[in-house]
Amino acid sequence: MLKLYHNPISPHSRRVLVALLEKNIECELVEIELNGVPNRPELLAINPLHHIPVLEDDGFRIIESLAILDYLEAKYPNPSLLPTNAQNLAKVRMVHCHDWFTN
Ligand SMILES: N[C@@H](CCC(=O)N[C@@H](CS)C(=O)NCC(=O)O)C(=O)O
Repeated sequence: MLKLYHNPISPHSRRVLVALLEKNIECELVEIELNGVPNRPELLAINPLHHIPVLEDDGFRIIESLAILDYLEAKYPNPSLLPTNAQNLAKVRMVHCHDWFTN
């Protein structure tokens, strides 16, 4: 089963949680406390960049919320959360690139 390290108040985690819900994907949720303390061992152990969300799938670990969304979209294409129209897809990516949460 998939495992998501997350925190409910994290917007990066929430975008992944929404995708899991919309796609009706079963996933074990592991809540990681966010206390502002940098380089905590429990965060470094799952992500050397010490960020959540982190998704694990059968030993394969994915960091970065947008990479996780791409992974879920590729592995669970139905229902799709991305437009197929070229211009609309470009708009989604433009919003992602300018999302201040992302970088
Ligand atoms: N670019 C990353 C950003 C992830 C990020 O900033 N996560 C924050 C929570 S929203 C975090 O884990 N911070 C660590 C901390 O506060 O200790 C992504 O899109 O996943």
